[in-house]
Amino acid sequence: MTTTFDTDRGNGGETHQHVPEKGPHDGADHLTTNQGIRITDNQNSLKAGERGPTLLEDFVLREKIFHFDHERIPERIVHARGSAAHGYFELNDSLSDITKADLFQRAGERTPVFTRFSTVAGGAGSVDTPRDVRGFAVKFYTKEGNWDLVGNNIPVFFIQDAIKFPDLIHAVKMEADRAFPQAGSAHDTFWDWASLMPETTHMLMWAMSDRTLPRSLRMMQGFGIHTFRLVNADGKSTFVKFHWRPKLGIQSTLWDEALKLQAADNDFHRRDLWEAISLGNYPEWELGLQLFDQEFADAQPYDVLDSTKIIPEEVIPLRMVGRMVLDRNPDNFFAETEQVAYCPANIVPGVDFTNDPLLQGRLFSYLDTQKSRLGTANFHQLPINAPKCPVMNFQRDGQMQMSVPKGRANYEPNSLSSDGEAGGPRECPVMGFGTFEGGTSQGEKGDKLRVRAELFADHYSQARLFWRSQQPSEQAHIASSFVFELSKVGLKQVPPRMVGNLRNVDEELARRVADGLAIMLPEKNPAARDPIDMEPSPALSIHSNMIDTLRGRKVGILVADGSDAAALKTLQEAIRDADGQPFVVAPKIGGAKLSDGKQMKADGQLLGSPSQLFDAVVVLLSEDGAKLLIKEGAAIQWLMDAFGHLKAIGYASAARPLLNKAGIEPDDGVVELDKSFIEKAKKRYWQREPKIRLLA
Ligand code: HDE
Repeated sequence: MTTTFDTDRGNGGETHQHVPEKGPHDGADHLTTNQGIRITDNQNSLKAGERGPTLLEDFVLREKIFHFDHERIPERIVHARGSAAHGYFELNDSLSDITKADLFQRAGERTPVFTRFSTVAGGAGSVDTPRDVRGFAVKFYTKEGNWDLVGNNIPVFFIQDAIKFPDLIHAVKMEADRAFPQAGSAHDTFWDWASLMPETTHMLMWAMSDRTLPRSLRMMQGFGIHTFRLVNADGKSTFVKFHWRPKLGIQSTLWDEALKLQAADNDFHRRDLWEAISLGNYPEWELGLQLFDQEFADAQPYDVLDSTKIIPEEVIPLRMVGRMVLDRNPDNFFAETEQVAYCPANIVPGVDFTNDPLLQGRLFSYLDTQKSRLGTANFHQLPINAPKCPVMNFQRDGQMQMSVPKGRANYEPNSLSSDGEAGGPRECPVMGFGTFEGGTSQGEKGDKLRVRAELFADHYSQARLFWRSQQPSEQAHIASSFVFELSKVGLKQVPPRMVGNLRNVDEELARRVADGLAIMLPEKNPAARDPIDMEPSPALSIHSNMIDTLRGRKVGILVADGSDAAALKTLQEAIRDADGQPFVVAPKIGGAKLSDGKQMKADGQLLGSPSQLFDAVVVLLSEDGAKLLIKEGAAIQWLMDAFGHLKAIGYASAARPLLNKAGIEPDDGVVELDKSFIEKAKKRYWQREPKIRLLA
C-alpha cells in the first residue's frame, strides 16, 4: 500500500513508501538516476526489514549520496565570492579605423557577454560588503572566439610585477596560522607587507577611499587596468585602456553603513543585482577607451606599462564606443557563475597585449589555476566557457572529454583528404590571430635582466594626484580608513613605517593618520624617485561626480497602524515615477491597518529591514504609530542610522517625537513630507558628517 510519510506514526503500522499523491509535482517529468532509471521512491532508502540496516544494494541511495559528496570544487584562490549575469555588448561607434576585432566593426551590433563581479580576499561564502577591491570580469562571446576583459573596479593595482602576486595574496588573505580575519585587509600581515612595498601606495589610496565600499555592483566603474593594444587591418597598433562607466553613476556606502550592511544582509550585492535584473531594471555600463600612441607614451612622466599608474581622463578623454547591458540572471549558480573561467590570455584578432610585466604574468596564471579548479583541461567545453563560434583543432582526449571527434585525422599536416577522408581544419594565415610584431619597440630587445624600467620607481606622484583630486569629505574618509586599518595592526613597527610612506604622498594626510593613531609623526621614508605634482583630476572624485537620481535606488518607508493611506500611495507613486523603488517597512510583516481601515502588507519587517538597506527613508506615522514606535529600539536605530549615513529623511509631522527621540537634528536633508522630498532623496548630505562623526 502507498501512503504519505507521517512522522507521528513512528515505527509501527504501515510500510512508509512515499509517493506524493497530489501536490506541486503533478505533471512533472519522472525522477531518474543518472543512468536514466526511473525512481519510484525518493524518500526512503532500501532496508533489510522495516527497522533494519540500509542495504549496500541501494544504488539509488548510493548514487545520490556519492554525487552529493563531490558537489564542491576548489574555490578560486582569489575572487572566490562573486555574482554574475548574462547580457550583451552593443557597439555604437565603429572602430574599424583602429582595430580589426570583429565585435568592434559594425555600429548597432550586439555581442553576448557573461559578466562576473567579485570581492578579492574573502572565501566563496564570505560577505558582500567588506572593504575590498571588486573584480569586474567580462567574457565576450564574439564571432571570432572568446575575448575576456578581466578587470577590477579600480584602475590601478598593488604591484608592478606578477612575481609579487603570491606575496600580496598571502599577506592579505586570512593569516596563515590563525585563519582570520576573513575578507579584509585590516590586519598585521597585509600592512606589514604593504608598508614594505612603496609601489602599493597609489592603490592603497584607492583602497582606503569609498571606491572599495560600492553601494551596488551596478554602481561601480570597471577598468581593464593594463595598457593593451588595438591593431587594425593594416597592422597599425594603438595603445588602449578600457573603462566601464555605470549608467547609474558611481555610488558608495559609508564605512559604518558597510559594517552594518554586513550584519543586515550578507548577500547585499548579490541580491541587489539579482533583484534589479528580475525586475527588468537592467544594469548598464558604457565602454570607454583611452587611445594613445607611442609618442604620447614616451612623453609621460610615468610608464604606461606600469599597472600602478593611470592616465588621467583630463589628459586622454574617453572615447565612448558602446554599452553593456546585463539582462538575464544565471539559470544555475554553479554551472555558470562558479564554473566560468576568465583568462586575460583569451584574446581575439585586433586586440593584443603589451609588455606590462603584471599582464604578462597573468597570461600564465589563469589557465593554470583553472585546470586545478575545474579539474580537467577540457573545461573550455563547459557551456558557460564554450565559444559561440566553431572550435576546430586536433586537441584530443583528456578527462571529461565531452565532444566526439570523428575520423582518423588527429594530427596536422595530413593528406587524408586525398584519400577521400576528412583531413580536418587548417591554419588561417589571413584571418587568424597574429601577434603584433612591433611589440618590442620599447627597448625590450636587451639582455635578460631581473630589473624594472626607471620610471617604475616613482611610487608617489600618482598617489598624491589621487589625494589632491578628492573632495574634503573624501579625504576625511581616506585618512580615517588608514587609521582604522592601522589600528588593527599589532606589529608596532608597521604603523610608523606606513605613515612614513604617506609623508611622501601628502604631509597633511600623514599627520592626520598619525594623530588618529596617537603616534609621533615618523621620519619620511626615502623615496626611490621624488614625486612630482600632477594636475588634479576631478574625474577621480566620487562625491563631486555623483548623479542626483533615484534610478536604481530604494526608499524605505516606515509605517504602522494608522499611517495615512493616501499619503503612502502618493509617495509610492512619486518614487516609482522617479524610477526608484519604494519599500514599505512595518513592525509586523503582515502589515499595518492604515487610516482607510484597510490592512496593507509590508515589504519587510522592521527588525529585518534596517535603514542601511535603503538610500533614503520616510517615517510615515500617525500620532498613535509614533507613540508605539518610540518604545521600539529598532525604529529609533532605523532613524539614527539613516541620519548617520547621511541620507535624506522625510517625515509626517506626527512622527516628529520619534525623530526627536533619535536625536535627528534639522538640516537640508531632513524634511517634512511634501513634493520636495523626492528631490532631497536623490542626494547624500556630506555636510552633515562633521557634525556627527569624528573623522581623522
Ligand atoms: Fe587576477 N587572478 N591575477 N587580477 N583576477 C584570478 O584566476 C592573477 C589581477 C581578476 O570572476 C585567478 O580563475 C595574477 C589584476 C579577476 O572568475 C588567478 C595576477 C586584475 C578575477 C589570478 C593578477 C585581476 C581574477 C583566480 C598578478 C585586474 C576573477 C581564479 C599578475 C586587472 C575572475 C581564476 C572571475 C582571478 C591571477 C592580478 C582581476 C589566480 C597572477 C591586475 C576579476 O589566476
